[in-house]
Amino acid sequence: MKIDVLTLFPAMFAGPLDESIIKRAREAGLLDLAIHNLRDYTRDRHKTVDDRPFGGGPGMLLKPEPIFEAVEKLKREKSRVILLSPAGRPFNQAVARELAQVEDMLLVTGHYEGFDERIRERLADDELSIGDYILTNGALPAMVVVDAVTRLLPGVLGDDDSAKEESFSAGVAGLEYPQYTRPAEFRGMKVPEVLLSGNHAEIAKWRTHQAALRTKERRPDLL
Ligand code: 4FV
Repeated sequence: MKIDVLTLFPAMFAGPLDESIIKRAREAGLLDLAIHNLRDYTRDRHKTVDDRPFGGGPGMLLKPEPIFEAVEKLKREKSRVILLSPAGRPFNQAVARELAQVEDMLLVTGHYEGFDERIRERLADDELSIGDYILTNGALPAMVVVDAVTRLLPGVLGDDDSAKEESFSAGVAGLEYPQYTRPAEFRGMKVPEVLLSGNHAEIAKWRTHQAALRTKERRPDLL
């Protein structure tokens, strides 16, 4: 998969996407990630990317020219151009699975009070929000999308099974069941007997029941 990210903060991407699973996916050529600085697509010596909103109001907006220039330069035939903003459709595991099927994404991160509307109207194929809260800029949302999508790419996670049984995965409506590892007893806290029984039918029943209980308690909206 090829992912390009357009941002005013390229340095923010150094670190989170250079470790562990994402790093291995990039080294294995399963993910081709490129970070682009929006200021490189300005033409004035002040590298201006923002301006005041027509009609007044607080803050600044991202100007159309640099973003149009950048997207028209970076976009390929199959690129899906995705804006990151609080006005986007909710990003969740189902959307991550959908995007994992896409060959080529161009993520356009927001900043200031947001985008000039003509960017949304003319350039965006899609718009995503990672949650109903306001961040200082769209860099973290872009990293969240890159991380959630990359781990679903074939060959990225060790045994592909691990992406199957987890919370929000296809066919699993709800939260994951409680899990335990050694020691079987820790500070007087014992692992549920059924998990030590080796009786896989009983274990599966217990896990399904626990997952339903936890989902009902914490996220009835998922049921
Ligand atoms: C955001 C979100 C988000 C809003 C103002 C950047 C900030 C600034 N993006 N999901 N929530 N963006 O808060 O995607 O433009």
